[in-house]
Amino acid sequence: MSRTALWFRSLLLPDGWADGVRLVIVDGRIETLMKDAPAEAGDERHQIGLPGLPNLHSHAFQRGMAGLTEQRGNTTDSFWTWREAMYRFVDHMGPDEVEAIAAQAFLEMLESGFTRVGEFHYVHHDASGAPYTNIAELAARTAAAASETGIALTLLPVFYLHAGFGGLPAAPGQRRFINDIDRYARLIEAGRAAVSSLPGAVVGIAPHSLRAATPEEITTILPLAQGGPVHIHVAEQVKEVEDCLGWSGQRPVELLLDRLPVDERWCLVHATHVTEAESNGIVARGATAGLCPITEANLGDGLFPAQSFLERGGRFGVGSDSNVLIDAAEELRLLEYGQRLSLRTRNALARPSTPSVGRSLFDAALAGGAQALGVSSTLAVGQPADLVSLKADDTALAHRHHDRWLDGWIFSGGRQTVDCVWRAGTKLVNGGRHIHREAIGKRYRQALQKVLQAS
Ligand code: NGQ
Ligand code: ZN
Repeated sequence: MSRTALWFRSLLLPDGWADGVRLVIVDGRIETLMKDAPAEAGDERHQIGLPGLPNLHSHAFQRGMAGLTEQRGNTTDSFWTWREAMYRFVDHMGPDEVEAIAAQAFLEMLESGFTRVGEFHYVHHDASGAPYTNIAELAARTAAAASETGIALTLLPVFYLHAGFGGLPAAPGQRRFINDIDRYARLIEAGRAAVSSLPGAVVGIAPHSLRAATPEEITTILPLAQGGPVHIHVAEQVKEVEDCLGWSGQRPVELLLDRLPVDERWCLVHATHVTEAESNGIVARGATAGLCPITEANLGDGLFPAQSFLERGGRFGVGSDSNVLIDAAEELRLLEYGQRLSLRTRNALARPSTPSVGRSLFDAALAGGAQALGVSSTLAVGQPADLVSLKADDTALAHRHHDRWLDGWIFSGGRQTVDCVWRAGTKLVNGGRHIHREAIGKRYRQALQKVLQAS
């Protein structure tokens, strides 16, 4: 049995900020939670505590190509030319590289304040497109990276079968992603085995997109989720909307809502290009919008109408997606700034009852992210102790209090403002640095050298 006691001068609890909070954590879970309590001898003391944020959408391997696609090419650069570069990067990763790159990405997520990742995992097979002996080899490598770094994992093995709407045959660059329905069922089963020793792991399913999976195929694979999360990329690019209209006469979100049983278990990743009716539909079903503001900006996707979606009660979480830059605070900041720039307003995403934009964004991304990843986000007795402390001496937080700490962290601080991070009571980040930062960073550099030399 492991037992630790933490004391926070202030901690953000489900019903708001509390001062003098003493947590006793036994085997990773909160056993007692006392407010207005003095610190006791032996308690580890911190100033400002928050629940850890979920990162609802990641392709960990893409961390390895961060910054390498920022050069203008011969053709007009777009999401689609970026995707070609990404496919070339994929060609040169073996299992060791997949694991090493994922570990680096997960480490940086933890350092920025994320304590769980939804890994939308679609590179399944070897470089020739043949399954590994263990069909879930790369899922197992992802689980190993989660285990080494300590981040909680919601594994979302991806179903991918086609190159475009209407069941087009897959392209050669997609050969490592492809499974028919039967093999996907085996992949899910092997994926469950791969995460079985990882505490708190969740498995869901992820039809890649309406480009890569037909509505009929999605209907067939749905039971494999066994009540767990269902994630799908949708309506990210204008071309995608046009192609979907051309094929079906419906827009992607419209088609999804019309043809599939979208509900609270579903996470619609991006959902960038939605009409008011589609946005209302997502709200009515209780699904989450999986917003990835840094990646969506990097790839030139467009802007999700977040303000009107939230006003109508929409739920969202944030994801680091391509991992071009990993920073929980910056995802929230950019989400707000996109709305300010397009609507020419300020404080666009504050809840009516909560003037603080930082607090509004944080609460919403915490609840929506947890829903999308199939877990509870509540810091309460019986729940895992997933916690973040901020550096009270960071100038971004100077002479601020409670919600203004969140505003300070999100709008004028960032990753450097994070002090310590605990997942299930284990302290993984101390003074802003992950406990295995050196070793994981070294292995990451070696892995990248190998991948980049080959490409
Ligand atoms: C992905 N990423 O699967 O990594 C996608 C690109 C696609 C984003 N959509 C590939 N951000 O959508 O076809
Ligand atoms: Zn994605």
